[in-house]
Amino acid sequence: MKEELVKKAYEVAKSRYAEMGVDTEAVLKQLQEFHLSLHCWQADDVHGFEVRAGAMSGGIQSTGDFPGAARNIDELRMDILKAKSLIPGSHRLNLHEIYGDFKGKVVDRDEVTVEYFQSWIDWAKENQTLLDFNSSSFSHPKSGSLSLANPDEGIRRFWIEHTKRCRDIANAMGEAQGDPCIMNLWVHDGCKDVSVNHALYRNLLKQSLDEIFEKEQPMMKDCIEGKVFGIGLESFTVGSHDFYTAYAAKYDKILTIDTGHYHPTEMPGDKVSAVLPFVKELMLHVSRPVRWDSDHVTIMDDPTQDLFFEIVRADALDRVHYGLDFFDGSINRIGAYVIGSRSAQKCMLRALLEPREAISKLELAGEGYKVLALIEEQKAMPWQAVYDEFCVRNNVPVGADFIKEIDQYVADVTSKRN
Ligand code: RNT
Ligand code: ZN
Repeated sequence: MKEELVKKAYEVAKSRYAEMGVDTEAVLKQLQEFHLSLHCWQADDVHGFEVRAGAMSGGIQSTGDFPGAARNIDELRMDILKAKSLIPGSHRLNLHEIYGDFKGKVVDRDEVTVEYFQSWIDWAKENQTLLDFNSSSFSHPKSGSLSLANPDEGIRRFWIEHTKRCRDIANAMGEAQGDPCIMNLWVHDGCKDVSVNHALYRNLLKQSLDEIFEKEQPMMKDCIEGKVFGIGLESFTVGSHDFYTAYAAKYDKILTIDTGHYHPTEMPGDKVSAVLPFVKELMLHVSRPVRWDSDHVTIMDDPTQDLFFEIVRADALDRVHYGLDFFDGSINRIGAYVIGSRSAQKCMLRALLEPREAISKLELAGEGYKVLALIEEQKAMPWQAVYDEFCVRNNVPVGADFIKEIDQYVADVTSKRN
C-alpha cells in the first residue's frame, strides 16, 4: 500500500522535475553513490574502549544520559548495524583510536598497533563496510591543553608517536579494504586565557605535523581539522581554520570542514568554493552547533543545505568525503544516527535536484528576479517523493516508519543495558 503511494508520488515528482530538465533517475543513481562516513562515537557519547578510560577532556563535551548507550565493542557494532539498516544506501564507518579492541589490556596511546584493530577490519569486511580513522588526543592524562603543540618535549613526542602509529593503522585498514582509509587529525590545543606564545605554539604544531606526515602511506589519506574554540580553551586555538587551510594548501592535505567549528554567523558552505582552487579534496564533519560547537544531531537547517548546494554547484562531488560528527547523549542514539544521516542525504538530494544549469544561465544573463523565483520554487518541489522512492529501492523504512523499528530495538536490546 505505502509502496504504491510512494511510487505514484514519485512518478508525479519525476514529471515535475523533468519539466525543468532534471532527470530524477540520474539523480537517484548519484545519491546511491553518495557515501557517508558514520562516526562511531554517537553510539557511546565518545567514551571508547580504553581499559583506563578517563573523563572527557580536550574541549569537547557530550551532554545527556539517555539510557542504552553502547557499553562495549559488541554493543557498539550491533547499534551501528541497526542504524545502517535504517539508512538507505551504503556507508562507511569512522573509528577513533580509543575504539580499539584492547581485549582488557592497558594499551597507552603511544603503544597502539594495528593488532588492536584487526577485529574491526574483519568485522568491516563481513559487513561490507569501509573504514575511516582518527587519532585521539583528548580524554587522556597527557591531554592537558596542549598536545602536538606542547613546549614540553616529552609530551609533544608522546602525541607525535601516537599520531604516527595511527597513520600506520589507517594505512593497514586501507590496504585490507582495497580503498584508502581517510584519517582525520584534530587536536584540541589551545589556551583558556590570554597568552603571548601563539606563534610558538603554532610553530610547534607545524613541526609536529611535518614530522608526522614524513612517512609515505599509500593506502590512507590525511585530513586536518581546525576549529574556533574548545570548552576551557576559549581564548586561543592553535589549529585554527586559517592555520590548517594554509597547511593543507601548501602540503597537499585534505582540509576538514566541521560545520560546528565556525563563528555563529559564518556559513561553512561558503568555504567550499573558497578553498577548492587550492586543496584537492575536502573532508566534512557534518554536525549542528547550537550557540557553540554543541554537536547536536544534523538536521535540514540552512547551513547544512547550503553546504551541500555549494558542493554540487562547485561540481565537487568526487572531491569531498562526507563524515558526520555529532554526539547527543540526551536522545536515543540509534535515532540520532538515522535522523542525522537521512537529513544529510536529503540535503544532498535537494542539491542534486536543483536545475543548476538553467538557473546559472539566467544569472549570467542578468535575470536576477528569475533566479530568485526558481530558487524559491525549488524549496516546495516534491523532492521528498524522490527520497521516499530512494528508501523503497533500498529496502529501508519510508518516512517516519523507522521509529517503530527503533522502538522495537529499544524493547529487545538497549533497554536491557543499564
Ligand atoms: C572536535 C572535533 C572532532 C571530534 C571527534 C570526536 O571539536 O569536531 O572531530 O568531534 O573527532
Ligand atoms: Zn569534527
